[in-house]
Amino acid sequence: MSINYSERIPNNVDLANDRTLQRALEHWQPRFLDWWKEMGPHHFAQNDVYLRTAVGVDAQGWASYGYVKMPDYRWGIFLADPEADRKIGFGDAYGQPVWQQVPGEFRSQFRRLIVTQGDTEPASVEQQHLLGHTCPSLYDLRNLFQVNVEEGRHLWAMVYLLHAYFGRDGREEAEELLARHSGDADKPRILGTFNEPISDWLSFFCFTYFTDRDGKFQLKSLAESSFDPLARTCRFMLTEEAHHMFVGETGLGRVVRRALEVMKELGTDDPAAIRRAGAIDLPLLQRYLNFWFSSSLDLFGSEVSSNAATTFGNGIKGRPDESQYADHVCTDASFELETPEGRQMVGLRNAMNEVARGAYVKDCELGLKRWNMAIKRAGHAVELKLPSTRFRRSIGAWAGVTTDPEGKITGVEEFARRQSEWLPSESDRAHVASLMQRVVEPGKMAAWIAPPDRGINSLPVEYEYVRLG
Ligand code: BYC
Repeated sequence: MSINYSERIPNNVDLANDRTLQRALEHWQPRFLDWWKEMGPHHFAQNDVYLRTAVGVDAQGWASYGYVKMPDYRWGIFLADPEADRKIGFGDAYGQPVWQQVPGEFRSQFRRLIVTQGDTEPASVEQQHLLGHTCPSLYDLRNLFQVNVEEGRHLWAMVYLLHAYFGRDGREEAEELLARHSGDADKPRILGTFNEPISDWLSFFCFTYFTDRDGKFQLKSLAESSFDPLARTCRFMLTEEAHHMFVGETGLGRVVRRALEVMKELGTDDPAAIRRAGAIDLPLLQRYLNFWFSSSLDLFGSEVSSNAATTFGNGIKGRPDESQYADHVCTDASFELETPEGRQMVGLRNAMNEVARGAYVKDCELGLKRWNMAIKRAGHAVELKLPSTRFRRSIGAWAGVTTDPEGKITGVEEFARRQSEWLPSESDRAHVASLMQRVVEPGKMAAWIAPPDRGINSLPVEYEYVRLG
């Protein structure tokens, strides 16, 4: 079904024919806009931004590009087209027709997952509230705003499901999604990483590389769901999500490229010299990678989880790319885990969080391979690495166990002593903060980041992506 833009809430769910739902969402809409004005990008409400907007839900040509003031962005409800005769792809009801309504007995489990997913979207916008003021280029400023408006739309996606399928509790949860705030002492966001401040662009690029990639894997798991409206909305969200990871991967790649240029110019890899030249040294980057990767690993939940077993068994949440597996029921299979107490066999259903985390780690490695190739080509022996999945964990079997980045258990004292080798130190953060000077002349880049290979939508890099005038 095509997207109807003539309505107050653009949608492809025939909202006009459900007046009660339409009224409820139109009631929530001004609250969302108030939240956006207060918690969204600070100060850029009046500027024209070259943004893409969804115009269809098919993979080819789904977006149109043009200048939009962010508060006028057409946030709406877009579900991927239904698949005819779709069948449940995993769990106890494998092979039966998918559900168009939420079965009563699974209602609270579905609600919990949809609320958790929904909570991350506005959280990330809040985390990035002030970043626009220190953008390294107009191109990057536009990308930040594109990510922000799409996270806002992803919130709409979950709020639609809450309103359409969960009655009064759903409407209450939708209000709460605007009431919790990232880092708030009394009402924080639900998952840990979404309460971490993102006060510099290096953190933003790490976040879009690592944390948005968690989004990709969680959305892939939910796109397998037997509840078809959830599966369809997540399928379309994944199309938008790809750009966010592109921002992270190319952003970090450009930081590496700039560091290599400066190393070549100066003929040294001495971090102090590179810092004096206004760039980011690779050991500092490694510590930021360690921080954001470990934080994002926690987002998959515990290695052994009865919640994960239940949601898999009930057909609520599958594995990312479920079709790659032969066994979709998984009642007899087991999974080997390494815990601080040694190797342990657990039922596969209980290990579904770990299965998803494993796929995520492989995906994270791809970018590092590319950056390492650039480093090698430039003639340096340094290699960027993902730390062990045991390192700095707060959730799961390794929570609170101090290890080094290789995963070797250390004493608490050794960890405290060597922390500044492994995680961003105060001086790292101060250096990064000192680099955060706003650059807004079209085509110009801050000294710590190389220009992108190309602009947006075939436009040149020096295009005026945000009109600040
Ligand atoms: N921090 O059995 P457990 C994205 C809670 S990112 C705090 O270990 P389970 C995006 C858990 O909720 C994707 N709490 O794991 C990216 C549970 O609490 P309750 C977001 C945590 O239940 C960038 C308890 O601990 N989407 O889209 O299987 C920008 C025991 O949990 C954490 C989703 O996550 C943590 N890190 O949960 C914008 C999908 N980890 O209920 C957007 C929805 C676990 O007992 N969520 N807990 O009070 C889920 O699928 C699951 O809830 C989890 C794993 C993946 C979080």
